Amino acid sequence: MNPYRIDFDLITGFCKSGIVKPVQRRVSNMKTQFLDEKAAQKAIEDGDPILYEFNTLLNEEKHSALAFGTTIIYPGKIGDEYYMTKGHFHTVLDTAEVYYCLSGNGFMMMETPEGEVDIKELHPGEAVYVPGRWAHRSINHGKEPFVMFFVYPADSGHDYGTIETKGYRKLVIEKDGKPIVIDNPNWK
Ligand code: PAN
Ligand code: ZN
Repeated sequence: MNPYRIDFDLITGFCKSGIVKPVQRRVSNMKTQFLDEKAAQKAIEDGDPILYEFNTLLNEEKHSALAFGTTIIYPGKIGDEYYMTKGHFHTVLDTAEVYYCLSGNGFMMMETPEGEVDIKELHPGEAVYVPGRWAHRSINHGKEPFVMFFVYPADSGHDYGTIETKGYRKLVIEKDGKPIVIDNPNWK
């Protein structure tokens, strides 16, 4: 392909020129992944809010190319659990990803198939390197949208099924006004 240029806002993460339209994910798109399924059902009935949006600013989808874009996770909770992304492994498991926090703050929750777990908090100006083999989910425990820029090998692919079926080993919920990490009682 030819060299390519695109704009995105460093605070909101959106493409101001409108060339790229965001993908939106609502509670109904990941209802079974929340700990409090009744709260998730109620949120759906009360208007099914958007949990997060992401902009794939480029995906050349060939080996040796890069895909990049922005993710915006809104502030909020389902029950005691913060708004979060679905999370996934890459289909080509051993492919890495970099996330750079533009605004807001939150966590990157990561785990390997072998059961190692790591969680990194991100503030504006901080980056996290997600090595190959690590599933990744972004969680907004702040009061503002949590906005990140990401880049990964374009042929990584997204395996959502493993997380949908098994869940994450750990969850982040709010207790006494603060985020805490707990074991997921529904993990299979
Ligand atoms: C990101 C994610 C994006 C949305 O581009 O796809 O943050 O999260 P889910 O894909 O889990 O819904 C990425 O990690 N790409 O590989
Ligand atoms: Zn990824």
